[in-house]
Amino acid sequence: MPISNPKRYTVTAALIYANGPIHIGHLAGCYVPADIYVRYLRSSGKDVAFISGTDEHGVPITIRAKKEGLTPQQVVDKYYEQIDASFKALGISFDIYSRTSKPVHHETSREIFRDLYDKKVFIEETTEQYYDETAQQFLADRYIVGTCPVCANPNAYGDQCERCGSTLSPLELKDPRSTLSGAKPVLKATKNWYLPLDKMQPDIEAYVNGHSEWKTNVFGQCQSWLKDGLKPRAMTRDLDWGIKVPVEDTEGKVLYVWFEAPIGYISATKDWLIQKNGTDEGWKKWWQPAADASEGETKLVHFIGKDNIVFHCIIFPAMLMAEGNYILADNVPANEFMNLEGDKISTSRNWAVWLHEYLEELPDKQDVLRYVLTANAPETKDSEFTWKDFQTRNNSELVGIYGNFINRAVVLTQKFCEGKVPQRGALQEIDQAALKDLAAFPQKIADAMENYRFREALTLIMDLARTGNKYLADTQPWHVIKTDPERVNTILNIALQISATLSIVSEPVLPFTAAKIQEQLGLSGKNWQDAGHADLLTPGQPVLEGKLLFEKIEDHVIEKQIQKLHDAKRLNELEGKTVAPVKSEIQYDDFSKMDIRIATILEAENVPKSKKLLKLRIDIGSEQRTVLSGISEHFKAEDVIGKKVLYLANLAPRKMMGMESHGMILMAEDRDGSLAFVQPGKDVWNGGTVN
Ligand code: B3M
Ligand code: ZN
Repeated sequence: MPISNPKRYTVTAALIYANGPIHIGHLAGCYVPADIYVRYLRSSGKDVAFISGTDEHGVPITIRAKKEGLTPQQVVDKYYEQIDASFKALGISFDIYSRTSKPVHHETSREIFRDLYDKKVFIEETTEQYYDETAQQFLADRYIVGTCPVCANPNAYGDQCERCGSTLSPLELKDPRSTLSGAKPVLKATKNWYLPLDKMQPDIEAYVNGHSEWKTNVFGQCQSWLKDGLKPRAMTRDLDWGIKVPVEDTEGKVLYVWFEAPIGYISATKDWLIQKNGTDEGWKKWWQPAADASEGETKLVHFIGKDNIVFHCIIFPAMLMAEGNYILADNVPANEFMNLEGDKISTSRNWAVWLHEYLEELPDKQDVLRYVLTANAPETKDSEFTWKDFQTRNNSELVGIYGNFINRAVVLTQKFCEGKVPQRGALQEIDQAALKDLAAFPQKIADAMENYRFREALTLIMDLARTGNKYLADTQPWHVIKTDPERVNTILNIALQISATLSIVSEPVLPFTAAKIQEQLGLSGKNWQDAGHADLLTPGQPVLEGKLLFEKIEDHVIEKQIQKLHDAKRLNELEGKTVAPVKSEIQYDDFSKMDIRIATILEAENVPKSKKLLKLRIDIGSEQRTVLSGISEHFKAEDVIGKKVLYLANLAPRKMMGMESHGMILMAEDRDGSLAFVQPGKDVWNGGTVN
């Protein structure tokens, strides 16, 4: 059952692996919605701890280290700094952004493991596990890939198939291979500690079934795992990068990263208090039920992407239940995935919009990104980011609706009311209707926020801006000023009151913009409870002219971003391309049969109905010849005229597209398949031989 009246909120956002920068998929899936929720809660006067950090262990880190030629420690240091800085710059308002490499996390994880160990929760078992004899290492998780037994994806990881979302163990993979050496692994015995999820299934089922209010995608995924029947899962690994197992004689073993990473939320809470107060005292109220009911309940909410559902809804709660002293998540509002320009976002293929690059290339547009990612959030199904849509939403929604309304209210106040909030006079029906509408918005938006429907909240926020625009369009203060300045005072007072509320209710999504508006309006210390009121601004209060809140984004800005993605794609395609192997040996006689000469292209024209062929007239010194050359996808006819080329003169004539082609122009093919002319180093005469 969901908690109805929490006293405080512990809100977590996934501890991302510190093995690469943040991209828009991470933001849309987890961090932007989490930040909106937390900002809304704070504005509503709630006591919140907003917890996150980096996940610094596990195979993803060591694989990255190998790829970059760094130590795992260097990798996590590098990416922690970068991720932390880019989240801050986007206004993600964590109370703490911690790291799982901190001693407080090692201690907390080891304590919880040891507690479960002492309570005999784990099954200790020696089993045969895959081992790479070349690399002399056991192959856990992402060190091993193979064919997924569920969906036949040939590149499923040892712990999870990214295509169908199944959690796996290496032994379930078909045709397993080591990602370290590519070798086929052998089996070797090793001891590990397993969490008996099968035995715990009834308790887990009762917990999950008590939360039928969870989002359908989350609840549905949990049900399907439960239906398949949970299996024991190893909580230790034979690796050297990680947290040492707190049991004697376990050299070379560490805690499974998915055992300790979620505990990272708890240790990050302690870290927060230590940094704030010098001691972790008080951490328990965020994580454990209070001994005394008057302390009230804590609502724990995990924001994650859909690939992390099983770990947060089943495995972590199972661990906490076994420990016995902890509260369990009240909700796990996981999002689906956001795609990019028609393709799945992928770090390894560099198909992403990277946050640190966005912040550099589009400075002062944090709120535009937050807006677009929210308007298009993959809340119920996968969604898509395109730069065109980004531009349209900025230009027609943020500039055209939101910015336009605030700007008009402020500029008209400058113009007609000496830059001060005017006094309202007698209200007409249209004014009363506008104020009534205004009063109703905050609650509607709050309902959407409380239920993790941030897209809907944003639609309502924009509806409020539309209401403001319509009110100005209907009341036309720019005409009325000529006849009735008193009436204009009333109209602009109301338009400014709407602006004030708009700034409060949009602050969770657009914090930078809200701050600018509040500075212009002289609004401070107001929060959600005040929103909707007709007298947020006091008559006489100055209204400052400000810079435009949003600027139109021009085509060339967007085109540059699209080009950048295409360049990335091209580089990706090249990756893995190798030089063609040398053909089998020939003798000098074979070579000397070929008559290669210098020639000049005199004329060139397209061949009707052919995509590839250009018809060339060439001068080979002794005569002119016609050659059909398959280069028209690479060169325009007019651009090849006058070019010196290498020409194979004694190739037997052939018919192509009903025309005779005599000989062949020699071209070089580049790595990406593009062609280049091969030309003599000086202006050799036509007919000169190549030997
Ligand atoms: N590090 C997976 C990821 O970065 C994992 C999340 C842990 S949350 C406790 O996508
Ligand atoms: Zn699969």
